[in-house]
Amino acid sequence: MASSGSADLVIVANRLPVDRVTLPDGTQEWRPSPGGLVSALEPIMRANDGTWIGWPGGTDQDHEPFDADGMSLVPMSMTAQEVEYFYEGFANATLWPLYHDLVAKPSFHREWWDAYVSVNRRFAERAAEVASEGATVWVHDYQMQLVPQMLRELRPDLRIGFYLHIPFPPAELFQQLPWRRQILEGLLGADLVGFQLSGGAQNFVRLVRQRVGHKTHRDLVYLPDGRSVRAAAFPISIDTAAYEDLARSERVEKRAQEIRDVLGNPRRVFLGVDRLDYTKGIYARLRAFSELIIDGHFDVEDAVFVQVATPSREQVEQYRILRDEIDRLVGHINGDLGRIGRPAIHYLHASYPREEMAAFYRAADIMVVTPFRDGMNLVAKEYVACRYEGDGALVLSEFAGAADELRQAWLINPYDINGMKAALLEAYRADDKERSRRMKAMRKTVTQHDVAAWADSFLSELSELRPSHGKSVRP
Ligand code: ADQ
Repeated sequence: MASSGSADLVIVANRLPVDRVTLPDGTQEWRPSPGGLVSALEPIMRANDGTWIGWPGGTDQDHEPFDADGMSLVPMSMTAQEVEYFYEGFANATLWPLYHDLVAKPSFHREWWDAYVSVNRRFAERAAEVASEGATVWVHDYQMQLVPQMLRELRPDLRIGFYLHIPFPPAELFQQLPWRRQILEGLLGADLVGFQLSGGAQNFVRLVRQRVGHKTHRDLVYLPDGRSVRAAAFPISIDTAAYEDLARSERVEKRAQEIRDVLGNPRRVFLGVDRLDYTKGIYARLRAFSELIIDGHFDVEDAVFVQVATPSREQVEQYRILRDEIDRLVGHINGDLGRIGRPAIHYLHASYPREEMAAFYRAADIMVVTPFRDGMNLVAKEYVACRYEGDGALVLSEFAGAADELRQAWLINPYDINGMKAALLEAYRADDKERSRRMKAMRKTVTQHDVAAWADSFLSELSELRPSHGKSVRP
């Protein structure tokens, strides 16, 4: 067993919650990258002397660990070849499409796999160094699926949890992966494996039974060494109160009005907010909207579509192709349907601070979320959190995890363009009473299940699974 460090709670994730940014004068500094996960985990990290292990982006070598906001951060370096093989390759061109219903074709390359194994090993070794005797280690997401087993071999005293943020595919698709057994065994190093939905947990247990041959009963897997592993659903959420407070602030309210003014105060503003990713169904939704104009249901004076797309994974070929396709489609639609000062679609390829996002949510009458497959989709929940007056409409894909909870949205099948058009039109025409009935019900769900409740339920479940082992994490 490796000698232990001093952290009672260790987070292992591909990315650190800070980015390394280069300033105009050439110097570099760390800047917080505010994400849902950080805000969920920050209070627990502080209360437990927590340490976060992750990659800060880039290919700089050897940053020293440092403290930020009461957390201790351990930056892991990556070589240019690892970024290409591990991150852009195996994580984002093999696992990402495979786990999202093959929306794009996954590529299988043996050298990418080798890089995945060696990066996972380095992260596991680092976690083994920093974790105290009996500590809790919480490993996150598809980039790190081998870490639980590697870590358990180094440190059998640890309590290990794993959470997958994206869908876990059905056996029929997962089977394709040449390294399917290694991934399953990697995950089985954890005591608790968490998924967004119970379907993912069931897929996992079934695959373990079929492919690894372990005994299973309901959500439990029994290993030959006497250990058991539980697989269960923990649907992730957002910091609902923080979004609502932001939405209520005068600055955001003012900014939302400004946005509507600049758009020419149309009757209805439609909004899409996504990472520019082929799983998100951006192309189909813009087409559906434009066809409603062509069919004469409304005019560019009545309705406009604002599509905000964060640049994402720009080195991966399929993302470049997507970007070109969306550029072309928007040009085409605006060229055909727009008028002077009145484009049908306002397309923003940029990332914005949270406050600006809240202003977009406040300015939008109809939020359009149409992924072909999505683990959860936090954008849908953020929109609901910002509609504190109980107005606004959500059009949501059945294939987003969020659809399990937000049943009162206008649910659509993103492959069915006519169905999507019908739902967009219904949301456009719905009266205040109908919209408010649906929104109020959804707000109740998002208020009751926020991200703090998500983290608490995962960690308390994990501590109950191994009561005799290790120290408890303080909520
Ligand atoms: P993502 O695929 O990134 O997350 P999502 O859950 O929608 O998808 O989260 C995106 C986040 O980025 C949201 O918080 C959103 O506000 C923010 N964002 C999007 N566009 C932005 C922009 N232009 N500027 C600033 N911020 C922007 C993965 C899984 C999801 C799962 C989450 C969390 O794919 O299914 O819900 O992890 O587990």
